Amino acid sequence: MAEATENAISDFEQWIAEEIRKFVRDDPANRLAQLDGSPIFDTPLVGYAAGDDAIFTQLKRVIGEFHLTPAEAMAAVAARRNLPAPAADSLGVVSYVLPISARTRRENARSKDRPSERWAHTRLFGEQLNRKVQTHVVALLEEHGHLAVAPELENELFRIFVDERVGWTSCWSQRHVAFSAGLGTFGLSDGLITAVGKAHRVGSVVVDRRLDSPSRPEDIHRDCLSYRGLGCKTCRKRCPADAISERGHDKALCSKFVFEQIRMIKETYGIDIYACGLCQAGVPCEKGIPKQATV
Ligand code: B12
Ligand code: SF4
Ligand code: SF4
Repeated sequence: MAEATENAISDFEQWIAEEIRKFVRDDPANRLAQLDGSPIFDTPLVGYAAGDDAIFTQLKRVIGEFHLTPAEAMAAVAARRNLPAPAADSLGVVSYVLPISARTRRENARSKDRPSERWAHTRLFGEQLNRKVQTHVVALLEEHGHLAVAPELENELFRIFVDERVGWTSCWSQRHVAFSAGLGTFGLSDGLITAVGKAHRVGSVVVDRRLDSPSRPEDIHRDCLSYRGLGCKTCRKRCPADAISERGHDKALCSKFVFEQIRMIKETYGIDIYACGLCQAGVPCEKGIPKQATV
């Protein structure tokens, strides 16, 4: 039972992870309802970080001063409720990865110049589920007496924009948060390579309960074959926009291509969304940590 487990600090993480997994397994929104009704995502990975982990101030240097710390995100919510802002060392971050189903990955892997239908549906309806998971986790934590916030769902807090220095960005980068929670490292394409690969979506929630950070790799590109000198160029070859080179990912070229897909997706698949993700399927890091440069 949640109440019982919540009293024991060591069980808190397990409780939240189980709730996330259960929600993703059972919620009807985790279905490709307009296609074959199959699940959008497989069983999530869940990780945790301490609210006062130095990585969050480091991210202000790497990304920009605008990137929120867990304490800043929580302070905004506390202020709205006329509550004192909790101290950083009393906070924790729950981050999770939603692995994209094998069928969708295979379909996008077969595609060479455009996102497949299942991938586009995953972008639209899978992100709706992702938002629902975050709303559910916040509500659940609040039911148990916590203050909690999903920064990406906070309209007055969250923004996506083009920064002068780092280009396309947001003030709460889910991949950087997941990296902080030990869930993965970055690939040449910018995708986060996790134990379930790179074809996934990510979400997170900040809670007023201290959680511990895991040990993290020093090397942010540890699991990418290209950075490991193992000669992988698969995501480069797969990218129809030439947005990936040995120097990494060109977000301007990528975003141009990704947004250009809106018309094709509307006319061909009948939904209003952008997508691509060809660099996340049909690659050796698609569904796990890659060992060699073949799919
Ligand atoms: C803006 C945005 C975009 C932009 C820019 C992407 C980008 N690289 O930031 C554009 C439009 C190009 C884009 C495209 C896509 N996106 Co998008 N996007 C976002 C969004 C809204 C914000 C991203 C952000 O804040 N970036 C911050 C910038 C600074 O990140 P960055 O430049 O990659 O950071 C690099 C440096 O910081 C560097 N670095 C340098 N020094 C250091 C030091 C340390 C310590 C660390 C940690 C890092 C670091 O590491 C990074 C990697 O090189 C997120 C949702 C979210 N809230 O996070 C989704 C998100 C990143 N997108 C996602 C997806 C799936 C896509 C697409 C596949 C489209 C689709 N759904 O079909 C493509 C894939 C592009 C790609 N190759 O990764 C997923 C990615 C999941 C994954 N598997 O990795 C996210 C997380 C959405 C989600 N909720 O799941 N996206
Ligand atoms: S396809 Fe190869 S080069 Fe690209 S991110 Fe994956 S492992 Fe790295
Ligand atoms: S999302 Fe598409 S355009 Fe962007 S880097 Fe990946 S393959 Fe290239």
